[in-house]
Amino acid sequence: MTSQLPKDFLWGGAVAAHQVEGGWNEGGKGASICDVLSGGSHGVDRVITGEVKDGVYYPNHEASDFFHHFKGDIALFAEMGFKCFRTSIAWTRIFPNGDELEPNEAGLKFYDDMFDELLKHGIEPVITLSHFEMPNHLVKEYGGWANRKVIDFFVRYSEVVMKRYTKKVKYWMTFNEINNQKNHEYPLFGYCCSGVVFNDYERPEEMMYQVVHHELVASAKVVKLGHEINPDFKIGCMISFVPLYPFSCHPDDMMYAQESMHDRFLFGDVHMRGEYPSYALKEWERKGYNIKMEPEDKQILKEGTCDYVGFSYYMSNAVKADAVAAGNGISGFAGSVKNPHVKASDWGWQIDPVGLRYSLNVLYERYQKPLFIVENGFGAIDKVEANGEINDDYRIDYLKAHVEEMKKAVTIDGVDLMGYTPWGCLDCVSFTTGEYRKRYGFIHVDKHDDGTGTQARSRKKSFFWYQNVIKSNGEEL
Ligand code: BGP
Repeated sequence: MTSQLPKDFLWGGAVAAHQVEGGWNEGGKGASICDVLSGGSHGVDRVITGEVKDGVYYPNHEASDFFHHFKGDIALFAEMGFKCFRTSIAWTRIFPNGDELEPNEAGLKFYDDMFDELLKHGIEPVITLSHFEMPNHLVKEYGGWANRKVIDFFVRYSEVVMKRYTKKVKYWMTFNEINNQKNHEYPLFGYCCSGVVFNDYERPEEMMYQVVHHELVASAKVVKLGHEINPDFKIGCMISFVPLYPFSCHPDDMMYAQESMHDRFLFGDVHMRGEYPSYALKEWERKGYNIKMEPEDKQILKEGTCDYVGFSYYMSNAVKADAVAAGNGISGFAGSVKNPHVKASDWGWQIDPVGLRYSLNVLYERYQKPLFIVENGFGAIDKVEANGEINDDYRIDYLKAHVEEMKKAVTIDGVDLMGYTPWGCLDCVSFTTGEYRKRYGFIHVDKHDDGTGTQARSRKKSFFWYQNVIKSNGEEL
């Protein structure tokens, strides 16, 4: 199939500061909430320790040591032909506690150097302002995003970095996977997005909506401010997109799947349309929720709609109306059941490339704004051969199939797609498990779950595959 991807298509890769940088207390950096999350390898859950405790292993403290290796790593991205690189700014490098009046110059300088290095190689930075790592101080002293004051701290931080990097960064996103807070089965998401453990409250879901409201207001303020700072900025939202298919064509399954998708759409709807959708307002009314809002919030949301939809896509799920009573299913989505038509990764994530084309269509039809696939990828255990090679054909197969479907969405369905940045282009700490053995990278990092490893980098087979994909603008898969 001939590729007709746009010539300026943003091929690249994605990571987040806390999963790659390390240097957790260097350059004046404060502790973020990821710095107080223990490792959770091999089926053991990560634990929120609240503060750094002796004798506990914190995988994010050293991570892939990108803090010291970024020049070499960026040279490898350039060798692959990256047009862009998605990472986040660690809020705690800029405001170590989050509530200071003046930023930390050493932290600002670190990102100046990193962006200069990217631009030197012709790589556009794509920056997430909040990727699961607010300052721990704001959690301990203010209660995280449950407290409306945090909006101002976030806006101050965003203003500082948007002004400082106005000439270096054009593409921004506000909150990573903001909608995953809806998934109560994974308290980790709620905690890392907001610093709040919803289940500690009498009405966890109501608290989640309250927290998210503060984040949505903060996001809208930052979008508006960003456009004032530089009208050329493109500022997106970032949602986790897992299409939920009806398990059967039974009308009840059909209806249930549609209702379940509200959880996926809700926050994107506010980001893109500037108001809460009717199904959310009705839900709050039905459940007796009282989400506190200020009179000006409506207008703030309206004035701060995003320019594009950034989203992650890893898998689809199937849901069944009569499976809801059995509790949350295979992936934390109520009523989810195994889809017999697709395979799954070692971590049970169902592999469905067609679901990516489906998602692109659904999102484009809904918002009619450019889309950006800012995460997609295959977490797997890689084997380093005796000669040093890593033959990750399974990763190539996964990515190839997804890129094929992505191309169909653009060339056949006419979706306006800005770019594609596979997740974990450089091996990094897995967010959900805290493991190193769950790897996504084109670049291998010699680092292991017991904390050992030399941090040496090496090119996997997928590195060369992706290099050619970019070179041919997606023609040669
Ligand atoms: C998304 C997050 C990323 C990332 C990815 C893969 O939810 O935005 O931070 O880690 O998922 O997940 P994991 O690392 O748990 O395999």
